[in-house]
Amino acid sequence: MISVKINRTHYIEDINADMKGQEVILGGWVEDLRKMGKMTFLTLRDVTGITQIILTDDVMKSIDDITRQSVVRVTGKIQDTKARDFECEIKADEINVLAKAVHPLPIDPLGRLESHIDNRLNSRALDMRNQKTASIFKIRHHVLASLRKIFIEKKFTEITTPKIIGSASEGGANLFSLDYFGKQAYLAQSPQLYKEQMTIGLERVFEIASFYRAEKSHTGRHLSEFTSVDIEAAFMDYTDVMNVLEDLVLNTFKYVSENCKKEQEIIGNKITMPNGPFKKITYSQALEELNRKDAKLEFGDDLLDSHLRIIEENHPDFYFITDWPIKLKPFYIMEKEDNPELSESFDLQYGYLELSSGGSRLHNPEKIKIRLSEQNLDPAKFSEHLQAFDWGMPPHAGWGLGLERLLTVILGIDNVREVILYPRDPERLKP
Ligand code: AMO
Repeated sequence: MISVKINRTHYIEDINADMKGQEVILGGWVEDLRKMGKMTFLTLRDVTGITQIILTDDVMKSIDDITRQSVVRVTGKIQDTKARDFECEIKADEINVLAKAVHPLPIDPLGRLESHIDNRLNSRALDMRNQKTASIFKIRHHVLASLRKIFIEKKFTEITTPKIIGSASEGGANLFSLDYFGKQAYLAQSPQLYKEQMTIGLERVFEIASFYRAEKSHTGRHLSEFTSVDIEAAFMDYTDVMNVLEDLVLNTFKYVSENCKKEQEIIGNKITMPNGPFKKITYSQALEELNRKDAKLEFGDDLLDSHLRIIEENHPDFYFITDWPIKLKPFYIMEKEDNPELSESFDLQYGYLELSSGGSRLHNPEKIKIRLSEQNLDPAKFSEHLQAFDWGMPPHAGWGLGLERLLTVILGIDNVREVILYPRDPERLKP
């Protein structure tokens, strides 16, 4: 390998037949090599696309032992091509190998030979050379861009809350604990308490960040480290934040379907726009639907995965389940004024899959203390949070949305591991 300057002049998507005769310097990865007579046809890929490079035997001599997926720099001239798949091609004057790839590679990055998801995750960086995988992550990027754009339009301010915390934010369960300079600390399960506190000064806040759940779940929808999209808004109640959520989902589908046409084509799945407004069924209506199908549930029973799969038969797409029994909801959720057994809460579902949950929050600290005690949590452990409620806490509401779960719905994929770079689950801690 020789040391060469990189000084690439163009991305592959920027060259076209009108540039015939122009000298360009390209950089990228060798996707394929075919020798035909005195010529070698090399297909070169960079992040923007693929082109054909023609190498005479003389030029080829300098890189005789080149392997697929090696990184090369090509200097050459644009010319017309007979190849059907390309608009033009490059006749190489010089080619340099900048990094040689091993042979054989652990997975086929072209995806011609299908690899098991575990093998792909073990070689994730190489998997990213598979155009389907790369397209998933480009779409993830656009979804994030869309979410931020919509939040900003709605006057939400982005915040970043701590991920190392001294006490549980949602109650006791599902926390990873760690030693923090000799003190007990935890990884945050959600930004719940901090985002509520921030409504005092910023009114409308959002956060998009990794949060941690120590759940021993082995499903296509659970991760130990997932990305949560959270909002909290002063002077809103649960119907207001449901509207924000619905608007966000519909606009994000629209944004992705308009801005990611090439990626949808590569994945082979055209994004279908959901219809709004999303249906709303109450928890009690859900219970009736289930009991009509012999589920034998009583008021106060939680809706398990098996129940949600039955509800999915009637509601295959987006819908809200609202007004849950208060005893099924965390201490910070507000009860309904006309029936304190119920709460101003909701889950956003896509069929059986829970995408988001949220509600109106209690903002009276005395009520919060009572609810904490009812749930066997010690109000003293929440004193730092509760003091903010003495500083003019506005009525507020919010929700948390699982980004990976939303992405599986947008992409029509059934495993969250496909849409996060290096998934963490009870079995997977590396790479
Ligand atoms: P909840 O615990 O329901 O609510 O979480 C909100 C959403 O986060 C996603 N999610 C997960 N995604 C992947 N793997 C997991 N292990 C996982 N756990 C949760 C789901 C879920 O709907 N503080 C409240 C939200 C609020 O009221 O603002 C909360 O965390 O999509």
